Amino acid sequence: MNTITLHIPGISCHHCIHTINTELADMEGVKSVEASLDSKLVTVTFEPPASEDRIRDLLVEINYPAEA
Ligand SMILES: [Cu+2]
Repeated sequence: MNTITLHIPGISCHHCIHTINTELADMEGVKSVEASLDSKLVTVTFEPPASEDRIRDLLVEINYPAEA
């Protein structure tokens, strides 16, 4: 099991949090998602077939790209 924390500058309201939670939770292999409106940080716990690259790609697709 892996855990990553990503900074997503585009988070601005609870709708953003909801969208990110829902989309990431739908990815196969993602076990938990914790997104914070205050810090704009998203912590994702996952196992294969999910990966950091796939998670980052999904965030780009839904217009919430994570900082490098
Ligand atoms: Cu928002």
